[in-house]
Amino acid sequence: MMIQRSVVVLLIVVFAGCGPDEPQEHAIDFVRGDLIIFTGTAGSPNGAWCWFQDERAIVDANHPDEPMLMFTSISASDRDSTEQGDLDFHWFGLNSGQGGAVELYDRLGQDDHNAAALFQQENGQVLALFSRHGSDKNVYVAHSEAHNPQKWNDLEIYQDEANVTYNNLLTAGVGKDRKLYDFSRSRGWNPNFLVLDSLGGQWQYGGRLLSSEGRPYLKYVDNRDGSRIHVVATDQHPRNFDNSIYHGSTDGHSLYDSFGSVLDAELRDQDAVPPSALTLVFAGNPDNVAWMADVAVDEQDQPVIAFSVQKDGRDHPPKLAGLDHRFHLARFSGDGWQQHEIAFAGERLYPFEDDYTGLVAIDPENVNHLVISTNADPVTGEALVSRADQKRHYELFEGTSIDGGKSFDWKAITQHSTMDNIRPIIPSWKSERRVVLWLRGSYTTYENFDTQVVAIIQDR
Ligand SMILES: [Ca+2]
Ligand SMILES: [Ca+2]
Ligand SMILES: [Ca+2]
Repeated sequence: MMIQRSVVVLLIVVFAGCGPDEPQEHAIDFVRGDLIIFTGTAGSPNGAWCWFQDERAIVDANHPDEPMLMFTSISASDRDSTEQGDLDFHWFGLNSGQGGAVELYDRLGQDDHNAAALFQQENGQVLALFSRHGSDKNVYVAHSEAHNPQKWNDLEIYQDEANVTYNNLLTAGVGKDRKLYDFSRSRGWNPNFLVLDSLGGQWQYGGRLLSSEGRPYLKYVDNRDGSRIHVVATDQHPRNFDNSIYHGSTDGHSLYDSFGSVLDAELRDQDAVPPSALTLVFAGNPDNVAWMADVAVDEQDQPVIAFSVQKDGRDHPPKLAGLDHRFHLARFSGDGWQQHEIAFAGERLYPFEDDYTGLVAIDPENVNHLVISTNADPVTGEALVSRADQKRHYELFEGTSIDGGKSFDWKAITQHSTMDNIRPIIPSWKSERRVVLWLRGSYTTYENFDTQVVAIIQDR
């Protein structure tokens, strides 16, 4: 099904009408920086991603020509059936501005949950693993040629016992024991994992991470040497449960709490602990329903979690709540967890998904720097009404903390927009520059959206 045809296009750079020295924050559709638009082409008319598959965007810093940004997105179209739900892989040279896209899967399904997780192996090949939104048992595995995102091998398919969604690629283990893992939701609607035994080997079922009667949500991040995977979990879907946030870690064999105590010594069997056995980071209740947005590790390899908290859900059935979210940041010191409310997050993206916020990106190279998407003023909570169209839009703000994440100073990245700006990502890239990617346009549901994938490149 893979289409090898690739199109190299010169990416459109829209100058926002102001230099970095003279930001004009009152201008219509203000963007702090030069806006790069990756989509909007005939073969990739738009794009979106969900936030439970990572890494969604990576940088090949060892590319022989220049650092190469890569990500996937799902396209949507009301009219052109051939563009409904393609999985598009994009690349972009971070020095030249030259980029392009290939279709990794034609019409995989118009659902932003179908975006891929990416991992670059030491030999330069990029692995892309993806699944549909729990509608079948297939995990699709694609790999590129070394440092060549234009050339992809034929798809392989790993077939699970249960329907699969949300792939996450991470490493754990030391020395010869270090392996690549794919954590997904599969058996029992619970987090399970596959393991790739060696480079070029086959994916095999690895075990069950957690066990819950509901469907817990998880995000993962590996520590800097790739030996241990941090696991951040909720109890269930926030529509069904007043979620808390929990943390633990795994070396691929056992599950530990935040302090290193063993919770499940053997992950290969089907006996697993519930999310609530992990270390409590934030206690949910009917007035504080949590959902994680992003996770990272700080310079000491300690976990950092950004999450949203819904304040207005008590006694409200779905569609009637989610008008007041807050963003929180939690950090682990070694002695325990500290968490603080850091910004007003505004409203849900749309009714029924009352806990969909604009989300948060933690800079993986500096956890004191965040990008948030909100349709409320981050400090006052006042509705952000655009001067452009007198409507409320989600705008991006970047924040810097000088008190270890207790509070942030916010500065607009977008302002007075004529569209929404949501779901930022800051890919890992050890550089003097920072890439901020996001979705810009109209996001109606996870199956219907007309958002462009855009970015700015900043000096750190
Ligand atoms: Ca296409
Ligand atoms: Ca297509
Ligand atoms: Ca077990």
